[in-house]
Amino acid sequence: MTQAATAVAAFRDLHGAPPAGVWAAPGRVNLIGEHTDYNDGFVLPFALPHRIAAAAGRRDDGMLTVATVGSDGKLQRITPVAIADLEPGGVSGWGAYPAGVAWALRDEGVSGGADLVLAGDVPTGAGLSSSAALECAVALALLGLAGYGEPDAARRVEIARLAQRAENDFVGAPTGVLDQTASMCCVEGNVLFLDVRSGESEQVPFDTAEDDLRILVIDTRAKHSHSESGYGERRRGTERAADLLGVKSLREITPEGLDAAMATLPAELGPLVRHVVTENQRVLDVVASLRAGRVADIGPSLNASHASLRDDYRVSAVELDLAVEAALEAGALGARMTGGGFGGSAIALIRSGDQQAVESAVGSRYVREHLPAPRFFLAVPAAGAGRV
Ligand code: GAF
Repeated sequence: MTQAATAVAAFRDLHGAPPAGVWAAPGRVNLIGEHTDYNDGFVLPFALPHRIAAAAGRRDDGMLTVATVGSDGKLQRITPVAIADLEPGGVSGWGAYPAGVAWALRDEGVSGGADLVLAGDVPTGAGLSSSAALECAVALALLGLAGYGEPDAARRVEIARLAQRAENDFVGAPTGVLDQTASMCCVEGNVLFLDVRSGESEQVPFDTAEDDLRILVIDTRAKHSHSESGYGERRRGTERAADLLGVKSLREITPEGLDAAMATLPAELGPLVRHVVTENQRVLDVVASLRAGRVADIGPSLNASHASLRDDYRVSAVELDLAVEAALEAGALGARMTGGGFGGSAIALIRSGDQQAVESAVGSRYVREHLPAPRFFLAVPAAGAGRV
């Protein structure tokens, strides 16, 4: 059964009637451009086929009810809340994400009550953006119930910003706009090249199969959490560095100006700045290779990105480093952690014939290190969020 069908069946069971509609939003892989979004830099994500579906029905009492179907088929429900009363801090746990979206939409005048039933297959805590998928599915569902049609490209960007606001100001996770933009704006078969500073974006075709290559996702199963991890600390570090350098964001620092900038900064901030500046350049290099149809050439940039995230930005984890190392030893052309880090997933660019070898090399390394078995899947760029 698809996620949408699961959500519809559970909605009928719970509410005794079919939903008014179903909306779904995907998780993402970020090919490259990590921890650059909140520094006004470049990112290059693509949407996964994995998504969260929201079956939704209108209520006329201004209440929001949310239930989610677990992988075991069991329903979990949040305590119903009055949308008019929603305030940051008022809802905790996973319910804060849908409630936060309802809160952010209320400021836009969208405040009708709703019953939502969610079902999804985006792995949670795996750095594949299950939170943004949930936020974007809920945003589209509430907008759909309020009578808004399919959003155009500009409106999608606004919805992504709104979902980010829910996550920052209601949930309390200080994340950038990468994940929500990926979920809302990605197009099947493409990576999304986004310049966060200008808001300009370009869909860049990304078909690894043409070269008999694949992107293998390695979910290390080491859980991460943005609100509790060092994510906020890194973000504050880069903002402090920008202040000290007298620039609005680290995007203003060019690769040519990097040494001079680092020389004026306290020792702990220099490496953070170096990561951001070099990572922005790596995104540009990868985009240039993809535009030229040379997918196999991006491997070294993926490797350099991982080393920079591990050594300069210090957001990797032993599980991620082992996965990257083992994948490269088994023949991957490039590999890196993807997402915020501190656990979560890595990606590897592999020849399709090497899939078994790479998976078993990573698996054996985990056995040797007494780590739980990682999960693997091949990722192809899928469509962004929409009505099902
Ligand atoms: C997480 C955040 F949500 C994104 O905004 C981004 O900063 C990413 O980590 C790191 O690139 O996914």
